[in-house]
Parts: sequence; C-alpha cells; structure tokens
Amino acid sequence: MSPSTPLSAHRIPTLPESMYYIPNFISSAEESALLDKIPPNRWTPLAHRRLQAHPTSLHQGHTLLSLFAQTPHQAPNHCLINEYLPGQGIMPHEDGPAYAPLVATISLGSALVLDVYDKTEEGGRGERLGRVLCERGSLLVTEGEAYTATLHGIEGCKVDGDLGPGTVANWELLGDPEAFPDGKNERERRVSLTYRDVLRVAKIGAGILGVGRR
Ligand SMILES: O=C(O)CCC(=O)C(=O)O
Repeated sequence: MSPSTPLSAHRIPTLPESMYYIPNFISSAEESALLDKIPPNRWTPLAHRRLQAHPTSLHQGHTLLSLFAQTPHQAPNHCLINEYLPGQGIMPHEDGPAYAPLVATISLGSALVLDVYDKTEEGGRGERLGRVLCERGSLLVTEGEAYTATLHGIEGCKVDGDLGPGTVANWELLGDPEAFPDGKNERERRVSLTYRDVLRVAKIGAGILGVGRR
C-alpha cells in the first residue's frame, strides 16, 4: 500500500463493508525476515493447525498503525500467528467482541483461499458470501460489518481450485493473478500474522513482531 493509495482503492467489492486486500504489502526479504523471527519452540498444537500469540508494539509511523487509528489503543497490541500445512484449515468462526472490530492479516509462505460466510441470527454459519485469495506477502484488513456480521474460515485442502475472476472476490485486486494457472493454487506451508487491538489487556509486553512495511 503506497502512502498515496487510499485504502478504499483496495476494498473487495462484493463483500460486506468492509474488507480490503493489499497485495505485496511486504517484500519477499521482509517475508523471510518475519518467518525467521517466529520462535520455533512457542507453538501450541491444535488439531488442524498450530498457533502462537504475542503481544506486539509497532514503532511510530508504521503503516499498520494508521489502520488502527480509531481503535481504543490506537494500535494493535496482539499478534496471533497461525501455521497451516497443506491440507490444514480453520473452521468458520468470528473473531468476536474481545477485540476492537478490526483485524489486519499478513500472509507468509503460501497463498490460500479464505472463505467468508454470512452470520445467521443465531450466530452460526450462513451462506458463503465470497472467497478471498490471500497471496503471500499480502495484507487483508477486515473491519465494520465485515467483522461483526460475517464468519470466516479456511478449508482444509491441499489445492485451492476453481480460481478466477468469477469465483474469487478479490481477483481484480491480486498482485499476480497469472500465478494461478488453470485456476489452481497448490498450497505450501502458510503462516498468517493477525494483528488486533485486544480491548482488555493486563500487561502489554515489548513484542517481537512489530515489523512489516514502514
Ligand atoms: O489465517 C488466517 O488468515 C485466519 C486466521 C483466523 O481466522 C484467526 O486467527 O481467527
């Protein structure tokens, strides 16, 4: 996201207000540096992925800070790291009221498809509203109604298929749509960094993942 490009230029058009997709948010050198910084011994294994959580603080002027300008702490204070091997995913869920309704997700290592679902009145999964193809190095921002009124999940498959302008909500926003010949994405190890503003924090530590585009 260059400083001259407004976030609105990155809005995913067919999804509820608002999800924004920014390709090439970080360079491949920054991607490698971030992957190297993740402590190898802090993973919590889950059935279909593993994760670790860190407090985070970003230096003044960091691009991500402007996204959080209206949240209570005016900055993300938490970074959840998820790792997905090919075939792994995450059940449809919402991120809920423990956080300010804004999440910024950086994808590392591999592309994959994130599915966005309507939320039923009971809070369950409704119809699928769209598919978001998250390329490596991209940033996905979810806020507002997209945060409060939808669920998101990742199918546990090894190949994302049927990728194209009619089936991927952010196709026109992709950095390199030609990287998906035959409409397929063979998944590799993907790590996501999700930055959030936790509303009630007991103590905020220094954090390790305050990097990314400045
Ligand atoms: O890995 C992702 O992009 C999604 C992660 C997620 O849904 C979560 O951490 O709640």
